[in-house]
Amino acid sequence: MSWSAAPVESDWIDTVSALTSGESVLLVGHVAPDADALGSALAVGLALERLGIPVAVSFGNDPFEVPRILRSLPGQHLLKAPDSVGDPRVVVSFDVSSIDRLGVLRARAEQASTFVAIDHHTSYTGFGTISLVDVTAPATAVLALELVDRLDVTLDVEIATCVYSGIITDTGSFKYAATTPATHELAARLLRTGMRHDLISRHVYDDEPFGVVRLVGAAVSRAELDPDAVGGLGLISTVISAADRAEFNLPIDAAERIIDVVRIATEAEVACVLKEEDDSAWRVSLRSKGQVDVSIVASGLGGGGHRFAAGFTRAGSPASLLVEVRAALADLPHLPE
Ligand SMILES: [Mn+2]
Repeated sequence: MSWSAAPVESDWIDTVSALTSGESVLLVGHVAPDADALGSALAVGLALERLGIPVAVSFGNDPFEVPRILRSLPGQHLLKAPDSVGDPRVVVSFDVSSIDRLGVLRARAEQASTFVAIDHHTSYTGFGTISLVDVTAPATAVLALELVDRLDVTLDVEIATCVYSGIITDTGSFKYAATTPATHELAARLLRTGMRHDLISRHVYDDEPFGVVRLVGAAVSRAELDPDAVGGLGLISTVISAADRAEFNLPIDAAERIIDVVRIATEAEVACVLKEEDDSAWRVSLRSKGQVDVSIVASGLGGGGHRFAAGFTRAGSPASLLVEVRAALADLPHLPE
């Protein structure tokens, strides 16, 4: 099942009135937030702060630790650990496609009087009292900026930095198919605030400890190509274990960029990276170049995501998980170019 309804005007109006009603507000990104989830929440958080509205920003990980590359986002002072967010009456989730992605904050969101889901995943499952979900948006940050505008807050460098970080993360710096003329126009508007896009790119992409270079090298050196997979379109896959990361003393987030290196192989339409978490579950990431919808595979295996970037987390051995992934990929219809 995939979400296709567009946001309706009355839901935007109801969201703005809930946020400005004087109730306490909690803004939440998904667990293990990326720049789209946290950048969106911080952008709206800063906007509400400008309006004098009490607001906290959080995500449902326990222990609560902001991923390293997101520590340079403006608005860090708004961040609160899940156990200190109180009992907010208004909760807004950003980039959260299924309710379990709220982690330990799920119960708090469900007991709020207004629970708004702002998202762009086709795998969005339909939770919340209000859904502002646009599956054509290249990033949740685009919807976050619309909310900032509707709150009548002037776009400034700090808010622009948060929004831009989300957009470049989810569009692969404007490379992916969901990027439109409107996306570039929006980026131009953000750049006009004077925000430093060069520094943001450096923080998001080019600011890793040396161990990450070695980790990527290890994963790349054992990549395997199966040209017959995906109905003959080809699959490249590799595995990174918790022991590999331990050698360089790196958290699982450090393995995120491996897939961007292995996916360059011309011979493979789909790239798959299996990353072992600290508790020995496997986080499996899938990328398609555009001829197959890998979110179908991810959803079928208990995860979700976008058509060309999706994933799931499962227990098992990497070999058996790869067998399941191959079987699911073999059944995918090929999309028109
Ligand atoms: Mn996103």
